[in-house]
Amino acid sequence: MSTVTENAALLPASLREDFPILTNNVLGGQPLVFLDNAASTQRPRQVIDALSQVYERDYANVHRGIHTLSERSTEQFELAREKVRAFINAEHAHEVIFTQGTTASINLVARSWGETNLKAGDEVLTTVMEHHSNLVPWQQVCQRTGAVLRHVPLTEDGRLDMAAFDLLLSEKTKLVAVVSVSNTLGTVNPIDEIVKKSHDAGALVLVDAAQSVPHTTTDVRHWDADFMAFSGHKMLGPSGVGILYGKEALLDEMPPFLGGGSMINEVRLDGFTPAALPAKFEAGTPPITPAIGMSAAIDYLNRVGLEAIHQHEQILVEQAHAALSQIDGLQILGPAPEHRAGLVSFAFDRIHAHEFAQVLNDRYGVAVRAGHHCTQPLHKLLGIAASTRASFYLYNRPEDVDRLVEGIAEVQQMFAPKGRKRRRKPQ
Ligand code: C6P
Repeated sequence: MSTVTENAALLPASLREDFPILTNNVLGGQPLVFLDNAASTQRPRQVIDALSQVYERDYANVHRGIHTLSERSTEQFELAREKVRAFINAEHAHEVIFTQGTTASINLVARSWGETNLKAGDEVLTTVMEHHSNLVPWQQVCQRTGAVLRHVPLTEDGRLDMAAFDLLLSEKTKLVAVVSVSNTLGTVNPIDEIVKKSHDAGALVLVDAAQSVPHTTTDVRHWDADFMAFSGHKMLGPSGVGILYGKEALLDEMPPFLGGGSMINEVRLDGFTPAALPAKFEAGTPPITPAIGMSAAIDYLNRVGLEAIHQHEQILVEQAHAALSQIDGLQILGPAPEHRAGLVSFAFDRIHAHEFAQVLNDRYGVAVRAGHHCTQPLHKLLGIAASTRASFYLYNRPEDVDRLVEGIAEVQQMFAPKGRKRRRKPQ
């Protein structure tokens, strides 16, 4: 059988030395194996140093002072915006809005674009595999406007049912809000096709790219997405910073979401005029240092190469998928490796996800996530309350996958030895 990764190569193991946290931690007597990257990644020394350097030499508020430090941090902050622009191949730097994260970016669009443009009878089309961040804001805006929220279902193997998508998409659809890679199933969605069909139907598209931008090359202009959201902390950068990309013409038309300093041109006692992009959507002091840290993270990712990172993760996920497929009673969520990105979630009918995560941590030093991963509707649909998720990044190694698999075998032996039926823990 041919594999996805026939010509792929692993990244050099020496790259791990850039990540102090990987060598500074021993869990349960074992070196840390960090497989919780879909929740948040670790930072290389280069990002930590960039952060220290700002705080030690260059920090001041941005766009406010004419003193040297303010000039320096403003320059670095705006350079970060340009780095993000190039990283996603946006046309203009002012189409890149700094927010707190993916959640804040999606809420910005829902509140600003949604409340202005949606009305009773309109439809927003999303999918059943969305993270709560791409569901709840649309539920809220639909409640306020009377628009209707619809959901694209899944195929048997955990991909988007594109035949159902075609049926659900209509002239009533004003926006399609879709995740590029599911944080639970690992499914890679056909964004090109979704954007093309949505545009043909007259709908805009927002892509929740939190789980794809860190792992593979992104070309937002090639996708032709109208809005795209992602987070710095999932791509080796600090927490507290995220990006909303929006097409200039759309952002220009949208009213500001938050009011306050920076987002104005002029304020009178009886009103204000908003600033031009991107300041219009960056009220208050922005995430200055996190943005500069994100810029250092982008430099790091570019040096390693996004295509090389993607291939590396494909090798690991294929290895994990093959090994987990051999385990009796273990249900892998989501599709075959050729349709998934570098993560794998699983459920076992006789053992709760928390038991896996606890033993993996305490006895194997393996950090995984257990729970619903902020995709409760998806878990409900799959008929499980929780799953365990291993998610990979550029510093993970095949040995990490071996350790995960060894740990899972021990958990099974402890909690559900063959031949002994165990009552399911109440959820
Ligand atoms: N998923 C996970 O463990 P924030 O928290 O705003 O940076 O990102 C939210 C978010 C939005 N969309 C997707 C697809 C995501 O995966 C996430 C974050 C983490 O899966 C934390 S719940």
